[in-house]
Amino acid sequence: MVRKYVFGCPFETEAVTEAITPETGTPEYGTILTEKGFLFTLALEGQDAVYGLGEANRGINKRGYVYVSNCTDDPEHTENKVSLYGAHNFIIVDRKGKDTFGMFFDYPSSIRFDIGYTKSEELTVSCEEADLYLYVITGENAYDIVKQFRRIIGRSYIPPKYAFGFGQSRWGYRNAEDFRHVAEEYRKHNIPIDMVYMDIDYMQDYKDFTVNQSFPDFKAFVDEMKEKKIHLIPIIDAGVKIEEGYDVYEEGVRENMFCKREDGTDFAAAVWPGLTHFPDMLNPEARRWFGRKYKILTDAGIDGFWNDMNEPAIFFSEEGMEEVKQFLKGYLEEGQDGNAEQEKGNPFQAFKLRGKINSLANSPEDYRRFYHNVNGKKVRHDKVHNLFGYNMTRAAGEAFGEITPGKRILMFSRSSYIGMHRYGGVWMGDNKSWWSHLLLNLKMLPSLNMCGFLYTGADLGGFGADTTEDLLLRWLALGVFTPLMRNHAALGTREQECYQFGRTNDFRHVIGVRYRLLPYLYSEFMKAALHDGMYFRPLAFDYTDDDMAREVEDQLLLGNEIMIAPVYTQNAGGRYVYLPEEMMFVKFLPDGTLHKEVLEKGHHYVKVALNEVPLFIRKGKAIPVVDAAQCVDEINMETKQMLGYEGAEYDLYEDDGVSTVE
Ligand code: MIG
Repeated sequence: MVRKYVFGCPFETEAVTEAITPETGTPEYGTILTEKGFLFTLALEGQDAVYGLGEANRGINKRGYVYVSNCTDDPEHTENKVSLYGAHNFIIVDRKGKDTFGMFFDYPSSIRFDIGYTKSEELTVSCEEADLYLYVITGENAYDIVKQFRRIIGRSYIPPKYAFGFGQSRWGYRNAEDFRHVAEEYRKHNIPIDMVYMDIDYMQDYKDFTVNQSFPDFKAFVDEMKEKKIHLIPIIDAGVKIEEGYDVYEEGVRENMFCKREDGTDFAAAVWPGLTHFPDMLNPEARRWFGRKYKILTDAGIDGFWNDMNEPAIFFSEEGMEEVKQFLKGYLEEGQDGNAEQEKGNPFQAFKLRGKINSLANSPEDYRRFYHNVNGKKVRHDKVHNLFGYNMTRAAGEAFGEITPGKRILMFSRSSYIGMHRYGGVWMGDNKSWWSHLLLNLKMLPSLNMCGFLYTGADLGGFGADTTEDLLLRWLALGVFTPLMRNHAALGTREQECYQFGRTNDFRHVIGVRYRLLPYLYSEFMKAALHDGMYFRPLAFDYTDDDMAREVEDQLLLGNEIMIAPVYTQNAGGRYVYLPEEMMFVKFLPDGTLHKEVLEKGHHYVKVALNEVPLFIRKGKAIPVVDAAQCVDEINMETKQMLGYEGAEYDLYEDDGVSTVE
């Protein structure tokens, strides 16, 4: 049962697609105050768990910390961080012995979820203005609530089938030679691959929808890669470079497609291209205009994109830079900032200076400096901040219907809000080559699924910092199961393509397992998408009466048949697992054979070598496996065999993998 409540005068985010008649009363759970902003309060008991919040830090059970939905470009995902790139305001309160219910706070600006942080036995949700829709969902259990929520927000995005292959990316590939080289190395080493990603350097001076001079005939280059069965996936950044003669810029200015300052001039922010204007993604006309630009690349044969910097990230604004200059001037000119002699050697001055300079990027002041035109109404950006990335991706998603009708296009975004899940997936942004981030990757997966984001994954091997061979292998053994399986790394870090290390055979094997499982993974993804289900679930969602299962945060159920439990510690030869029921432990061994062993319900230590991929098949079930292939297109269904319990049947989902699904 879904109940909708209206507070004040909400902004229409269009996150929810189903028309629901609002209630007249107040929700039966917790208390709500609207005198000073909005404040929801609920008492929590010792055993209550809180799930949800999508792409957020920490655990699957969100209890014990505070989270702020405020889309932020922050590449340091340390435990203390409260905001990442997404804003997914859906939670489920799973209470022992009382009703379990879900809540979606449809509010487009910063909103704070204090889940037993300030007071361990209290949940509060608060935001500055009491203008929002609140949806309260009751049901049999947490999974039932998720399904109902997913029904009202509309069907999740479905990518083309090739996007379930493996992809290689790195910030720093620049010209045709670089991309060719990556493709050739993978093919030469027989490591399967379907996609090579193009990061910002493929563009001419970081101008969206351009390519640099190394591609004299871009279409021919796209075709050349297609012959090798490799899809090139270019990045698109949110900001449009200010440059005379650049058509996208000139058109945008002429036709009023950019976000404006209070005085009506186009707002300028420095990002990679230098000063840019932001297309007004909240203005339907501008959205249509920007979306149509993707045609420049789809016409060249491109069939996938990733949208970046769409929080939107701002390195600095002209106004912000001016303020810092003034500050520095005052600092340099004697007597301006207190007594210059006394200030000498004052350590606090150094912090103040550093703080001032750091505050240039992504500053709240800048987000108050520009406006959107929403159907003729001027809306200050900070009031709707969390909708920008959503609407950038929506711009593309809506346009694809026109420019590539009937065809699925790969699309995923960095920033997002619930609603965007209908137009694209998300990647988890700038993680680090840390073992702790392998585990964080695992924990985010089911939470994202709860909020509708099914096509997702993290930068395998880690984006920032230098990876190690063992970390990459272990991370790939998790990535084998994530819909988006992409190795990506930052400029300046150690090269981490799978052919850069000694154990090439092991990389070939681990990625090969992805292709062996692909018919199963694709089927389970499609079933989840078509039935508002979750591809990844916490154990607690299925084993609702099992107290131990409620505590497990490093194993996940995948689809209907399997459980995954990756190894996420360095130098470990295996790991502990908890089986909520009897299961078949399977390992894909590097010689192509399988290790199979039925394990009874309970705790086990399982050995998993660095070059083995483990999974568990649930009691009485079986999954299809095929032979490995060099790309999705070459998977041979005639090699299909069943793996698991004798006599179990499996319902395989098959389609052409390209056409849009009705
Ligand atoms: O400021 O395009 O998250 O994946 O490689 C960094 C360069 C901009 C951030 C993305 C990352 C990408 C990088 N981008």
